[in-house]
Amino acid sequence: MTRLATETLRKISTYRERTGDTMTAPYARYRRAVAIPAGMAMATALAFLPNTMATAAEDAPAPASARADATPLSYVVNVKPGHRTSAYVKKAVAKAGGTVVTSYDQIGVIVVHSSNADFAKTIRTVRGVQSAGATRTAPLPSASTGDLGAPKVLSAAEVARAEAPAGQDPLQPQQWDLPAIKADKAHEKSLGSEKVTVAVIDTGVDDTHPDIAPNFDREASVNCVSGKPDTADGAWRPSAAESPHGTHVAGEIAAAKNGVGMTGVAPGVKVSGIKVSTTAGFFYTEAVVCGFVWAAEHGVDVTNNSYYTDPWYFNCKNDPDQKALVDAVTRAAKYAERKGAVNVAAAGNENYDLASDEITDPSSPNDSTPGARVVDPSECLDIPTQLPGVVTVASTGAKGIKSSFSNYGLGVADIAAPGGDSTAYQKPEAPATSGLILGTLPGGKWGYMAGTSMASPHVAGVAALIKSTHPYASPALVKALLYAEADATPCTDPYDINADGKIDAVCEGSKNRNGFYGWGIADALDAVTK
Ligand SMILES: [Ca+2]
Ligand SMILES: [Ca+2]
Ligand SMILES: [Ca+2]
Repeated sequence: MTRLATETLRKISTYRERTGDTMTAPYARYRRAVAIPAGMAMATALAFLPNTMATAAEDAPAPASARADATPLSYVVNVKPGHRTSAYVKKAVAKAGGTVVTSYDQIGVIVVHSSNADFAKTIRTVRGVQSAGATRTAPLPSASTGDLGAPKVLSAAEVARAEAPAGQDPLQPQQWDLPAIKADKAHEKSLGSEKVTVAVIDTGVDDTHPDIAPNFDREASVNCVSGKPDTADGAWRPSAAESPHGTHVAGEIAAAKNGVGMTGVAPGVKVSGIKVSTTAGFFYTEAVVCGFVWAAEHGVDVTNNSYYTDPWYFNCKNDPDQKALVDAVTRAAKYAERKGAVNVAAAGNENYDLASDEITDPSSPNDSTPGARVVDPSECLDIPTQLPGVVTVASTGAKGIKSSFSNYGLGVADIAAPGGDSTAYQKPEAPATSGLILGTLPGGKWGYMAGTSMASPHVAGVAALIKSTHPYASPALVKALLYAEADATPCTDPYDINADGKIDAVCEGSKNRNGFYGWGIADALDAVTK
């Protein structure tokens, strides 16, 4: 699921940004619950992001006929990488009633479909299999939640009216997030190198957008939704029924400085689209594995991951299915890093302390019937954000304070960057008007969204600037510079973001490293000058 903030804000406060709010539900319905009718899910999104152009019709779930089919489950089978084990295991897969969809022998991950209810149990007993598990709990194709996180779209008139001082693109005065990380100052020195590519592993990218087209890297773009690369031209684009999320993220990173629309954090670098989510918005393991492997093998320098791998918010290693998912995504992300990519990921939007001893997760599995379970987040991982080596990004609002929704945690959150917050909680300085983050939307539009989904691309953009300044830097060095250059930001204490007298989160740690801001707020100016 994408890391859009549509839920937690509402849990913290019933404040409504607009009187036009159509939300009527009395309490939170988790965006990962399947029982929400499409119309209700959209109303939920509208509670935080009003004035959307999206309609409920665009969110229609898969036709009942498609869901009624007795389709198989999908699995990942992890074997000892790099030799002939996989050939042997593939035979055993067939014997156990499985069909190999594709095999990533580089990392020892085989993607399988099977209708055999005992497939995982059977294949785990085969010599050479290290872990194996179902990547979903609903049959293929999965049911829809319908919640795509609707953006607040700028009207054509608003875009036409936009004016900026000389040297800025017309919508830049609305982008309070750029000065928040000194990207405006950075752009006077450098826009970043066209030799650097950031891959947006997400819901797809509309590369025909006038702010994205100039910087789009087709070679590094692909559709990985099935778990196997679909290289057809344009397969990386979202359909009209799919979420604009990936396109928004791509523009935040690399919207061109071209006199049109907005400007990204690194407007001189390339951006690619690696589409990994189903039409319903699920980011399944096999697709994510395919995405990282594709990035690894197509010269990608930075990957942005503004999602968590469905259907489990936390994957517990004492569960054989969930362990297999952690293993597969760990291997794929590590492979991308080994091939030169810095992996950057959103920390999540539930205002969870990921360093606490226990969290009650009410949302998993989100593709069938979720049930509340208590997990230890050091044992049960939110992937990819909690994987070793991945840059975990917390979100700040226009006042530079942790966003109301942002997950946090000492030793877990590595760095912070603007992801927006309710305008009521953190109002930007004029001329900016919205506390949310401006980005590009499919069909040549621009609009606002908020979430750690929007924070992560700011850090991905800064990492791309660092890589532009230091073309031969390894991912480890880029990360070290990212953290060293970040502006240390002390804990916000007490943290009562909605000013109701009740503390909403507790920050632990020192000025130089703490649970809310990690090593600090990302610094684009240092990235191009140091
Ligand atoms: Ca532009
Ligand atoms: Ca700095
Ligand atoms: Ca409070």
